[in-house]
Amino acid sequence: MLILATALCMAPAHAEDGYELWLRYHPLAAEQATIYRSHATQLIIGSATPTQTVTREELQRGLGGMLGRAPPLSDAVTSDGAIVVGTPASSPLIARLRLDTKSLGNEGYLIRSIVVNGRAATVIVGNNDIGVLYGAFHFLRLLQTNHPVDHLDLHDSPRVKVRVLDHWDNLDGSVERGYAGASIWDWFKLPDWPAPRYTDYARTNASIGINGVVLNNANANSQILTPTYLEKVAALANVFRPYGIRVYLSARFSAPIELGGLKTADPFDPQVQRWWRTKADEIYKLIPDFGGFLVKANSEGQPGPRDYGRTHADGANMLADVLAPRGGIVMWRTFVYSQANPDDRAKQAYDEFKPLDGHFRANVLLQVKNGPIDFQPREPFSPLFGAMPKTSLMMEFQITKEYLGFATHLVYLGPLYEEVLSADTMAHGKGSTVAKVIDGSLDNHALTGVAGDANVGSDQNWCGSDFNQANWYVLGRMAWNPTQSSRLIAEDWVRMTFTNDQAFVKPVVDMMMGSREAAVDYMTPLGLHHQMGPGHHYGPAPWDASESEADWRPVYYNRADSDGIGFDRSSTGSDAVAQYAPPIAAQFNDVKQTPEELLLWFHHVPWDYRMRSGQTLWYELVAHYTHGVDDVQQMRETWRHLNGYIDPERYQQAAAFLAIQEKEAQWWRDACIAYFQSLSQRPLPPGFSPPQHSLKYYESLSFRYVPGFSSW
Ligand code: BDP
Repeated sequence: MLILATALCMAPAHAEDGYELWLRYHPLAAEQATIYRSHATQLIIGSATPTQTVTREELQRGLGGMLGRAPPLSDAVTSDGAIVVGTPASSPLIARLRLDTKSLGNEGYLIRSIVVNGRAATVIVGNNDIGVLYGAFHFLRLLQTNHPVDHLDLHDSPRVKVRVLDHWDNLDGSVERGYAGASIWDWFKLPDWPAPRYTDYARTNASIGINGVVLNNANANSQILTPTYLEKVAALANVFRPYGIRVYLSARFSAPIELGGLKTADPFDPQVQRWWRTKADEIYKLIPDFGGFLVKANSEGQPGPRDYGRTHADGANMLADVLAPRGGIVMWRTFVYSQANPDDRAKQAYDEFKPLDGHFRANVLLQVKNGPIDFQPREPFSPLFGAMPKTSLMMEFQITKEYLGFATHLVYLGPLYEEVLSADTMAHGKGSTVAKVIDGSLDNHALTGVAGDANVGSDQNWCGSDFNQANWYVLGRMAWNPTQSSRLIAEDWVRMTFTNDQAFVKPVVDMMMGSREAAVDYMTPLGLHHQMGPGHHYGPAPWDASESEADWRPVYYNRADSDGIGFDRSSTGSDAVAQYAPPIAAQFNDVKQTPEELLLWFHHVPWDYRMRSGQTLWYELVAHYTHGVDDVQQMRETWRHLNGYIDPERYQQAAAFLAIQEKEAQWWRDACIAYFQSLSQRPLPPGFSPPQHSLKYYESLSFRYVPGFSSW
C-alpha cells in the first residue's frame, strides 16, 4: 500500500497523451536532479549552423525539463560542472583539448568527463555537427535513465550507413498497413505550412540515429515526382536537414510514361534515361542533399524493368547512374514474386536476384525483407543474406505490425529483429551472422543500410499505442548497431517513456521481451505462417482460399489435410532449403534437425509425429496456441499490478488494449484449433478447453472496414 501511495505521488500531474514519446524530459526526482545539476552548471555550445542550433535547443529543453532549469550559456569554463559541446572545428576550446576523434567517423561522438581549465567538465564531441547532436541525445538519455555522469568515457558511432524509415504513406493521406491514423504528411498544406509536428518527428528520429526518410509508399504514385509535389518534399527536407535526415522518394518505374508522355519506361531507352536525368536535376536543384530512390518493381502489380525484358540490375543501374554524380543511392527492393511463377513463393526473390550478384552499381542497395515471405511473426532469415557477397544488401524490417496484431496487440519487435540479425548464415563458415552482412563487415561493403517500414501516423501518440513506440525506438537503435541487445534497448525505452522505478521497469521489460513469442504462439506456432484474414490480415483465417492468387491464401501455406500439416520445403518438396548455405540447408532439410519453432515452415508433418517433448505434433500445436493465450493473460495480470506507477491515461489505454489482445488471442487459438481439428480428426488433448464457438462461426466472420487496407 505504501509503495503504491509513493508511486502515485510521483506520477506527473498533467495528462499524458504519448505525444512526447521517449523524449519526455519531465522533472527528475529531487535528489537525482540535485546530483545532475552539479554536472550541468554551464553550457558551452556554438550556434553557427542549424545543426548546432538544434543541438543547443535540445540540450536546453532536455536539461531544463529534467533539472528544473537549463544551465546558462557561456563562452568559457569558469566553474565545475560545465558541459562543453561541439567539434574541433566549431569550438576552439575543444580544438585545444586535442582529443583523439579519428575513430568516430562522420556521425560518431564521444562523451567524456575531463578537466578543462582546472575545472571538472563533461565534453560532448564529434567530428561533425551531426555526431555532436547524436552525442547530445545520448547524454540526455543518460540522465533520463538515471545513469551516473561523473566518470563518463564513452564513444559510439553507427555501424550502418543508411538508417531509414520507409513510410507507406499515400498522397491521399491514407497509409498502407498503417494503424496510427492518417499520414503525418499534410500534403495539401505543404509547402506553406511546415507543421511543428515535422520538427518533433525529426528530433525523435535523430534521437535514435535515423538519418533518412522515404516519404511515400513503395507502391508509388508518380505524382510525387511532379514539380508541385517536389516543392512540398523540399519543404520537408528543409525541416529535416538540421537533424541529419535526408529525404528519399519511392519512384514509380513507369513515371517516364505517366509524367513524361513517353511510350516506354525501358531502362535501355535513351529517352527514358534522359527523362530520369532531367528529373534528377530538377530534384537536386530543390533538394541538394536528396538521398535517392526506393523502388518496388515487378512485384504485386508494380511496373518494372522486367516489363521490357530487362533485369532488375538493368533497372536499378539506370537509376543509380542518374543519381551517382550527386551522391544519391537506389534502394531496390527484392520483395519480388509473381503469381505467374508456380514455384514456392518463398524461393522467388532468391531465384530472381542471386544470379545478379555483382551486377549492381556501387550506389545500389538491395533492400531485403528479413524473411523469405513477408514479415510473419516468425520466419527463417532470408536466404539472400550471405548469398550475394558482391552486392550491398540492406535489411528491411517492418515496424508497423501488419501481421502482428496491428496497433492494439502489445508485441515488442526487438526480439524478432535480434533473432534475425544474430542468425548465422554460415556463408563464410561459423559466425557469418546476418548482422555482419548488414553492417558490411562480412564482405567488405561500405554502403550499408537498415530500413524500417514505419508505424507512424497522425494519432496523438504517433504509433497507435504507447507500446508501439518501442518498436520505432528499437528499430533506430538496432539500425545504428545491429548487434545490440533488444532487452537493454527495451529497458532504456521503458525508463525514458514511463519511469525509472525498478518495480515497474523489470516486469514491463520482461513482459515486452516475452510478447513476441506469445504472438507467435497464439497466431502461427511451430513455423506456421500467413494464416491471417484475406487482404486486410486481421484475425485468423487458416481455412481461407478466397484470395484471387494462390500464394495469398492461408491454405497455400498451411497445407493441412487429414495426414498432417506444414509446407514441405525440403528436397522432397519445393527444395527452398537448398537456397541456404550447405550446413544450414542440411539442417533445415532434416525434419529431426530443424528447430521446432520452424518445423512447419520447412516440413509437412503427420499429426502424430513425435516432437522433442515426446508429445505428438497435434498435442504441441494445441499446447502452443493455448500457451499464447495464457501468456497474454499473464501480461494483463502483470499490468494490473502496475497500476499507479505511471499516469492513468497511458496506463488505462494499455490495459484496455491488453484486454483486446486477450480477446483476439483467444479468437486466434480457438479458430485455428477448430479448423485444424476438422482435418486432424483428433480429440483435444486432455486438459485443453474446446474452442468457444464452432468452426462455422469463425468462418462466418468477415470484416469489411479494417485499418491499413486500402482496397476496400
Ligand atoms: C506486404 C503488404 C503490402 C505491401 C507489400 C510490400 O501486405 O501492403 O505493399 O508487403 O512490402 O507486406 O511491398
